[in-house]
Amino acid sequence: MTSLPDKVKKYYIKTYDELYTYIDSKLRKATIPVSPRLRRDKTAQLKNALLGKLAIAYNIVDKELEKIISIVEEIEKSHPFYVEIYRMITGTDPGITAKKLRIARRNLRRIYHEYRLNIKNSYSGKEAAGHFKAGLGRILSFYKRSNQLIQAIKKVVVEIAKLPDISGDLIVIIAGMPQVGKSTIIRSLTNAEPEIGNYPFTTKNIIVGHIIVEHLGKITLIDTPGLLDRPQSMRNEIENKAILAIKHLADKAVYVFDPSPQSYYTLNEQLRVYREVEELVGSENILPVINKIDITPRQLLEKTHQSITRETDKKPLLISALRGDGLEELKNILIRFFMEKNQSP
Ligand SMILES: Nc1nc2c(ncn2[C@@H]2O[C@H](COP(=O)(O)OP(=O)(O)O)[C@@H](O)[C@H]2O)c(=O)[nH]1
Ligand SMILES: [Mg+2]
Repeated sequence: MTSLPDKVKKYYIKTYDELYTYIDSKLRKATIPVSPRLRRDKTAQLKNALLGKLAIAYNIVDKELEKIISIVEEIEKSHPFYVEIYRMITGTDPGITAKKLRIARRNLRRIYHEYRLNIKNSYSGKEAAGHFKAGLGRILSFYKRSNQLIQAIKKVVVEIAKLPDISGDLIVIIAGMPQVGKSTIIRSLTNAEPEIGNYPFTTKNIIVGHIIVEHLGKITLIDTPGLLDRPQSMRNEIENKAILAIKHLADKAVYVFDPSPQSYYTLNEQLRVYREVEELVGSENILPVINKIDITPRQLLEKTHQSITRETDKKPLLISALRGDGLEELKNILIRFFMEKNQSP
């Protein structure tokens, strides 16, 4: 199955100006064959040419609308994460947009047939030309009127196309302050080099790795650099939007603590961000992990373990992403989450 980012990459949505220019050039180049039957009748010839040109313009606008509708429908049935991005950018639901555009498309067809008839029934070439001009104007105005919405959809497509493949049966966010070892964990747990893209609305990187659960599906691990790695008070509005979108994405979160003496952050700072992530995904969905046990003195480790257990009401898992300790267990826990999710109706 192709992922949504891959699917939408194939689409290019035209702006109104681009569509206008495109139709204009097609109409200039168009040569409508004259049937031998009409050779003597100049008015019939002109009408025939005008009908042919109106059909060209109609078909271009109709195809463009059809393409946009299929993108919106694709987003509508995709993961709620994409739907959320859609809502944030367009201010409306993909379902509502698709319906609106389908109505517009039907009206477009009606208008087209109306003007076709007008041209056919014209008494003179001049009258026919008048109807053609009016009809062309009406057809173009369909796109023009929806231009704002269409441009917003275009923006959605651009944002989604920048994302790596975040589809998966279980989506796990790896959160924690900078330098605690998030990227190292993803690299150690997943075989391939992680995919990199941009978070929606931001230029921050999104790093994604997959754990394949044989015959059953895959677990997707998502790194959150620059987002879920500092207190909310330090984030701007756009970053908050990105996090809101991530909220729709995450089934579970692994929160990484660095207890080592080299850590850039105190335990209290790390706990503060832990609570924010916990609030985001729900306390039943967050797993505290203590990393870098290979360079943390035993006493400090024990003390940290106790504090985290007390503060989070959970038993943190001890790992060393660098040396490999505890990684097998972490993987098994993730697979268990995966199984639970697949079993629940
Ligand atoms: N000693 C030790 N170093 C680690 C471990 N995990 C990560 N590091 C190191 O910590 C630094 C930050 O790791 P990184 O994965 O980039 O952290 P991120 O900012 O949370 O993604 C790097 O130099 C890693 O090599 C570990 O388990 N033990
Ligand atoms: Mg990193």
